[in-house]
Amino acid sequence: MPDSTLKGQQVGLTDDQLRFYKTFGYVVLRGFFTPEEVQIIQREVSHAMTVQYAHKPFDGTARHWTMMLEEDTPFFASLMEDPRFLTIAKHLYGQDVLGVGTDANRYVGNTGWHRDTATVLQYGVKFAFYLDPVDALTGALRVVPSSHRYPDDEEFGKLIRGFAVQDVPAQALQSEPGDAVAFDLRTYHASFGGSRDRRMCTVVYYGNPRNAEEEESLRRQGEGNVRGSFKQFGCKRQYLYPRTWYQNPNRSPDRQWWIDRLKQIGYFDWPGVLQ
Ligand SMILES: O=C(O)CCC(=O)C(=O)O
Repeated sequence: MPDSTLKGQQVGLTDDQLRFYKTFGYVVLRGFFTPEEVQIIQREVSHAMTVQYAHKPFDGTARHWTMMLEEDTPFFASLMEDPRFLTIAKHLYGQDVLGVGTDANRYVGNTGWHRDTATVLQYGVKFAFYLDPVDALTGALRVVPSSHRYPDDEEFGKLIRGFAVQDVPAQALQSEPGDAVAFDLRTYHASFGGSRDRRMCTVVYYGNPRNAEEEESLRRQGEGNVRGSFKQFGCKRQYLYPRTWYQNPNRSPDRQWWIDRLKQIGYFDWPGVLQ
């Protein structure tokens, strides 16, 4: 698989950041995007949301979500291959890490405690970036430090959801537009006090499964991703990956590796994953 190391440019995590992430399951990356890029991000999110929800304009009562891999949002469509993200993802989960998506959200109110994987056998990193300033009481991401190291435990999941979001001992990751926060998909996370229109975007990578059990967990995640995305939120596009992305027109070796491996695992086989 390709090596995305940039020559002569400092990208990736410092050793201290890497150690912090491995120990606590998250890291905050200040000034990740330039102010010009923040403007492009705002424009592309606004465009995509308008197109995807023309039939159901946002009114602050329900979250809107859209995948961002189409050609009409070229900056987002390039983000998984952007060395700033990809180098960190490779640093954290190995050179064979798999790029799986980039999306945009308009959140409404609090988000309850959850992990982003059904099982600890399926892992990876989510980079989240908010388009408005957020802090502990205005919708910043909250994480339970080191919970990416907790085993699968249904009882713990039920217990933590039994508390009000703000009553769980946690770290709130205050952020400004241009910052990004990276967290292990197994880390328990939530948010409290956010506005009725909290714009947040993500770029996600999965670790390449190391054995048959992990492969099966990732394969099943394909179905979970369909269920928890366009089916749930009702955007116009009724699939996750557009043909234009899957055909890899620019012959990106990284993207081709992701597609070939995910295809081999059966991730694309669920109805609605591919256009
Ligand atoms: O920002 C939020 O309210 C929560 C974000 C979240 O849960 C996620 O990205 O998985």
